[in-house]
Amino acid sequence: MNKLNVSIIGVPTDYGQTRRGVDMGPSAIRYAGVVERLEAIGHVVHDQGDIRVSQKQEGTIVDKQLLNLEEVIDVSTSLANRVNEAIEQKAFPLVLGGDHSIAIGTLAGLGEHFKNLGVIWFDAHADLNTPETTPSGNIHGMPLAVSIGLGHERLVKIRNNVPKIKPENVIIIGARSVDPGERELISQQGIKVYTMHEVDRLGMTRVMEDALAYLRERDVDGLHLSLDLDGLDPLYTPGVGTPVPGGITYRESHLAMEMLQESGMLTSAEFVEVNPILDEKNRTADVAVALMGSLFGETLV
Ligand code: 4U7
Ligand code: MN
Ligand code: MN
Ligand code: MN
Repeated sequence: MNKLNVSIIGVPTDYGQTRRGVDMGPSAIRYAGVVERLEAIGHVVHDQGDIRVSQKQEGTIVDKQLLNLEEVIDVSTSLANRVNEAIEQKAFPLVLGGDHSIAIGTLAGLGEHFKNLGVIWFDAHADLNTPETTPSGNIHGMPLAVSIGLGHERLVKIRNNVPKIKPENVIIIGARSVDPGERELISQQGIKVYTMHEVDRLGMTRVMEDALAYLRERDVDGLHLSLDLDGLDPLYTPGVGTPVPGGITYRESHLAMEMLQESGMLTSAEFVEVNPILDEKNRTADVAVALMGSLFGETLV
């Protein structure tokens, strides 16, 4: 196992959606023992603490298609800077959410260094809405669209004016709630999706083998894992804001993490949507940390 310099960045924000509590995700994940877990494997871990998330600004224009836009821009910009710094210091960025809108910032920071980044998007949802297609106005349903260059221009242009990732380098795994506008984008943009149907049919081993082979063939220069805890079945991760039944099992998700570790391709990761207020005894954060154990190379024997 390759020893890493892991840089943990907490992002205590809930501005990407409307259920309170997901801003406490980083605390819950630290409480579940993330630092100790990665150190026990042999990695050098630097917990950089949380980025500063300001109180809601009063008097900003309310856009129903882009709720908390100013706040999301603010958080994404700071996070992009922090991720960029971590990469410059040759560290492995491990970002802890917060809701999934934070991926806008993570990918903006990564995009500057990786010109052909692969992305595995582990999620019940596709997160490919735009202000035109969103059924909710919640920006946590838009980060993948923003990162391929579609959406509000101030979100798309965080850090620089170019799209952060190529749609052909994205693989969504675990999807089972996809909106009409998202469906259209998936086929139009050539985004690869393993829905729950494919996970059932092929099994997680085949799904991950195919996904990794596809990204190798595309000659990616890095691989980012964006893991939304609602990708798992809510039986295992009840503490999420938008649970959808029929998800990935505990073991299947561990297998996926183990195969990512084995690939040796991973260069950054983020774990999002842990909401301790909606959780049962911090189970969801415990699962997040257990998955990180597998992702970072924990072995039993
Ligand atoms: B998450 C939704 F309509 N698609 O856009 C939307 F179903 O980061 C849900 O994956 C988005 O948790 C879920 O609001 C965003 C909805
Ligand atoms: Mn989701
Ligand atoms: Mn998501
Ligand atoms: Mn959610």
